[in-house]
Order: sequence, then structure tokens, then C-alpha cells
Amino acid sequence: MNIETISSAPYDDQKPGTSGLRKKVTVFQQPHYLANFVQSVFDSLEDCNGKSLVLGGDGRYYNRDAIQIIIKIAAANGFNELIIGQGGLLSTPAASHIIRKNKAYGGLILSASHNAGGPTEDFGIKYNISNGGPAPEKYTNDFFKRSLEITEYKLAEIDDVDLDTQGEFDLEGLKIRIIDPVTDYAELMASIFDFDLLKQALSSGYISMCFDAMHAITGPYATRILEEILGAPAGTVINGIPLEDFGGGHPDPNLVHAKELASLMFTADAPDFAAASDGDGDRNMVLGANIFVTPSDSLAIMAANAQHIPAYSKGISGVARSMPTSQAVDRVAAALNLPCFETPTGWKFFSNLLDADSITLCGEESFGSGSNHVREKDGLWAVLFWLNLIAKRRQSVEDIVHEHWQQFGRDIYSRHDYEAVDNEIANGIVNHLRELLPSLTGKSFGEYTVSYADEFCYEDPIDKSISDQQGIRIGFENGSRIIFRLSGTGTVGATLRIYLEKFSKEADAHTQEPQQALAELIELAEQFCEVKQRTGRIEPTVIT
Ligand code: VG1
Ligand code: CO
Repeated sequence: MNIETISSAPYDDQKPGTSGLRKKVTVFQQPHYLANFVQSVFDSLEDCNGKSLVLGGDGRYYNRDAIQIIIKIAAANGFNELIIGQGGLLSTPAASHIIRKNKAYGGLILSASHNAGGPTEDFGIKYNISNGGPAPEKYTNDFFKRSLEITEYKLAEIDDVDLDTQGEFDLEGLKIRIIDPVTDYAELMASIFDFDLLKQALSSGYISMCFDAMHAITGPYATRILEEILGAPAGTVINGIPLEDFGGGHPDPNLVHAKELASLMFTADAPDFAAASDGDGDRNMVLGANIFVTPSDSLAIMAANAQHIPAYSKGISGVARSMPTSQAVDRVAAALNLPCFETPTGWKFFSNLLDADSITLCGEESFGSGSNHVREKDGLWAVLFWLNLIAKRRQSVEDIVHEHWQQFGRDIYSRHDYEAVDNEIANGIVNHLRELLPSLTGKSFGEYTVSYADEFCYEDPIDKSISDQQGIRIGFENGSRIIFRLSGTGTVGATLRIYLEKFSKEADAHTQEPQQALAELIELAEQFCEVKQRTGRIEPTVIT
């Protein structure tokens, strides 16, 4: 195989964020931009020679072009096997599984997740290590450092690979396997859940449902699993064909971006269950007739009901949530005497805990939940978990959630995002909050007395690595919290996220409307961070 060395010059903006490197497509299309990053990744890894690499993405615009470039760089860097999803497609959780199943060295996942796609929208790339999980910070710091020094990359002189035909072939010593993106993942799901029970429930109409794939990667996965394997009626999956621009929408499963589905669930025609997933298939939104399940509650309910699911029926070892995720799961852990961990935002922080079997289930408020079956959050897994639960308990989503609140109390929760804020203003807000923190503890604001105010710093319990500046927390004596942090996945300006949480033990907790119940905390948050005053905005861009 002929290998060219191409000279290049570093870019200074290739620092991976919460989940890989995300930029506008036009940034990735700059000369050598993608190649520089991929070579920086390979240079930072110990030795790629003779190793196997998994490759796939969410099918967004530039996915195919990027895969052809990566194949040539991977070949030139000594990998001897590439496992690629047919059409260049792999959902993030499926990629994680395929890395693990094949004991691959790692994988490159092409996605900007819930960010919009298309020629003028976003693209992204992320490296996952051999446990199937996102590269931890010590890796991503090395990738960035290398990208600032890079002067050349290697490219194999080979033809473009036909991504659309499944099979295995040899390309001048490089083994290429084009695999069905769904099969392995579907088998994994069948090993976790009670597929016989689900078949019965879905094919008989005992559970009626709608799944919105948002024209993103879960289309083929959901169609195969829900309709073909489990016998749900054709049409159960909507927007099931992946499109390069996701049909022009934001493939972000929340009440704002999956509005139609959400509204349907509050009408007389609502099916029993509805769900949606994001661009790369790792997020989930879950709804029942007349009820939206917050992701934080979803995690808590899963933990409290794990015994109903075959794979977890013998018990779970522990749970974890990201810091801004509500404390609902903590209450379940306390009641069940389970270890409970609080990690920074981003799935990479769960991997060590999962590898050490310190936890079995984990989740984030941002519509992410998962378990030890892979090392990514997993949208369809969460959907199947809920379906299995409804079928097993023979109760509606609403009843399950209300019973949960009755037993554990309710953590009323909301997140307010201010997107595309000028970077200087956003940094000003964070600095202002940092200055405010030392003066807050002990102060009272109406019924809210501050019990702690700090900046979250995490020490990984397994490898003892430290991640600081992971969000500003203000906790109150009554258990309420306000959290502020800047997003690490946006591509335009800065996004300020404000997380609001209030605990209620009242018998009528289920009747409370979150924005009303949180009104005082919302005002307090503004008093602390001054986002409206400093940006001139009158309301958040997105409320979830
Ligand atoms: C957001 C979410 C975070 C999630 C990350 C990746 O990050 O808040 O919880 O892990 O997206 O999700 P940030 O830094 O913008 O808050 V996904 O579905 O992109 O892979
Ligand atoms: Co995602």
C-alpha cells in the first residue's frame, strides 16, 4: 500500500468538548481540518499497528466524505481492520457495543448528536476507547495538544470504499468489514429485555405506542426492533428514514423539538406510550398518555424498578447521575441502600464506574440514560426498558410515575438554556457567579436559605483524576438547587444552562406545574447570574 505524507499546519480550535469535537460543517471542510484531527488522535494513541477500528456515524451531512478520508488515514497509520456500519451508519450506542463485542482498539464516531445537520449546520467526531466509552479527559487533552503541533498526516493511496454493500474484503492488506448497523445491537437488546413479553404486548395492541426517530439514526434501529422483531404495527416508528439534514429539524428529543409528539400525548387520541431519540441515538424522551417523564425521574424510576427487567433482576450494584441531574435517583439509592455517585456532565465520567462495577445504571438530565451493557447512553435501550416495565407491571406510565412520587417525593425540575450568548458576556456571567459564591452560604432568600455554594470539582473514585470547574452549584437547606454551567457542545457563541430543582413531599406534588412551582428559584437564578440583564434577553431560548 502506497502511503503519502501530506504537509499541513495546525488549527488552534480542535479542543474536544463534552462529547468530541463539534464544529460547523464548513469548519470541518477547511483544507486538512478533519485529517489533522484524526492524525492527532492516532498520534496520541500508543500504537495503531495491527489494530482494529470501528467507524460509523449518524448519517448527517459530510458523514460519507469524512468516512472515506478517515479510512485512508487509518490505513496509513497501520490499522489492519476497519469495521464500518453499512452506509457509514452506526448509532453511538451501537458503535460502543461493536467496539466491545469485537474487542476493537477503539472507534471513531461521526456525529454532532442533537445539533442540527446540513451543509451550513454542525458536524462532529469523537474517539471511543477499547471499553467502548468516550475517550476520557486525559486522552482528549492529548488529542488537543497534538493538534496544536501537527505538521503532517499520513494518507494511504487507496480507492474510495463502497460503503453500501455488506461484506468483508481485503484492500492491500487492510481488512474491511461492512456490517449491518442494527443486527448486533438488536441481539444485545434481546439479551437484556423480555422480548417475548414485549412481543405479546406490542403485537396484541396491549401497549399502543409511537416512536419519533426525528429523521435521525434510530430510524433503522427502531423499525427493525419495534416493528419487525417485536411486531408493533407498521407506522409505529415515525420520521424513520435518516436524512442528512434530519428534515431540517433539530434532532433533539425534548418538549420543544419533538413538539408534535409531545402535544399528541396530551390529547384524547394519545397512545399509551411515546418516545423519541436524537441524532446519534443515545438520547431518549419518554412520555405516557398525559404525562412527560423528566429524564431525572426516568433514571430514578429505572433504579427503583430494575428488578422487573431480566438483565437487572438479580440486583444492581449502584447508580450514578451527572451533577446537574435531579436528586431523585439519590432518594432511591438511599432507600435501597445502593451506592450513588455524582459525576460531571458527559458520559465519559461514567465509564470508570461501570468498568469497576461500582454502578449498573446511570443517567443525565439531558435525556440520557444507560447501563453497563455499553459505555454510552442509549436511547432505544431506555425505550425498551420503559416498555418492559409497563408490560410487566401492567400499569400506565402515569400510574408508575405518580406511585413513584408518592413513595419517594418529587424533584420538580427544569432546565433553562440561553443559547448563542456572546462569549465575553457568558464568561462575564460565570466570573460574576464565582465572585458571588463565597458570600452566599447562610444567606436567606425568602424560604430559601443557602446551605452551600461552590464550583463542582470531581475526583474520579477509580483513577483519582481530577476535573475542576464542572459547574456552579447553589444548594438550599430545603434540598432545592440552582446550577449554572456553560455548554461544551454548542458551536455558536456560548450556551448558558440554568438547572432548577425543588423537592416536594406534598401529597399533591403530581399536580404541580414545574415552571410555576419553580418560579421563585427562577427569579433567584436571575438575581444571581443576571443573564437577562446582561444579554437583554427576556426569556430562555429553550426550556426543558
Ligand atoms: C450536553 C448535555 C450533556 C450530554 C452532552 C452530550 O452537553 O448537557 O449531559 O452528555 O450534551 O450529549 P453540554 O456540555 O452541551 O451541556 V449527546 O446526545 O451530544 O452525545
Ligand atoms: Co446524542
